[in-house]
Amino acid sequence: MKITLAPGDALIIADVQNDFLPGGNLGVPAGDAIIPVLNRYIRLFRARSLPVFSTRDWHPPGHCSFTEQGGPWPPHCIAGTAGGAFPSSLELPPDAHIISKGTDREKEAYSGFEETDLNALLNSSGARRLFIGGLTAEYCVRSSVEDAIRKRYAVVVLKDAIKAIGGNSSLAHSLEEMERPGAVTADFDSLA
Ligand code: VGL
Ligand code: ZN
Repeated sequence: MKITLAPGDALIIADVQNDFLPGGNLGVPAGDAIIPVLNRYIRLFRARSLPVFSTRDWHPPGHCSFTEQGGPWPPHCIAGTAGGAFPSSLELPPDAHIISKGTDREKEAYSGFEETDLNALLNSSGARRLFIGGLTAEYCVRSSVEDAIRKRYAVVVLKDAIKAIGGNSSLAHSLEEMERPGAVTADFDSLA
């Protein structure tokens, strides 16, 4: 099915940060493979004058999700470090809206909506339908999609621009979990 981009559409890139790429502290298998695809989406949305948002996991040292604090993850995406930075190959436009999450030492935050300005920023840009790609399919992408649906956005998951920490079977499961509450999926060639 073709999806025609229109005013009210916005692109959201979830947590494409060095620590989530192969070689990073919490590397996602083939996570780097989505970067050129995301760059194509960025160019398309820019060409249609549609806004681009990028979330980032932005933890303080000693965040509660880190193993040394009893959490599930190795230390990753510490604010201001190279691991937290966006890869230079990701062509974020200069006017992209950057949303930092997980900044409270005591709170895990997978969704880009959790204690951030994302919803307000989307509202002020007139966004009603969100096209979401990035990392990781099971956590940031899935939680952000679920929150967006709860907040009554239409949601399109960019299935050629997401990767899962748990690999392909985990990716397939995550897609099902996002479709259940009403997300639709698309890839680059289905956009017009
Ligand atoms: C995430 C694992 C740990 C994510 C964040 O943003 O998807 N995953 N922290
Ligand atoms: Zn994290």
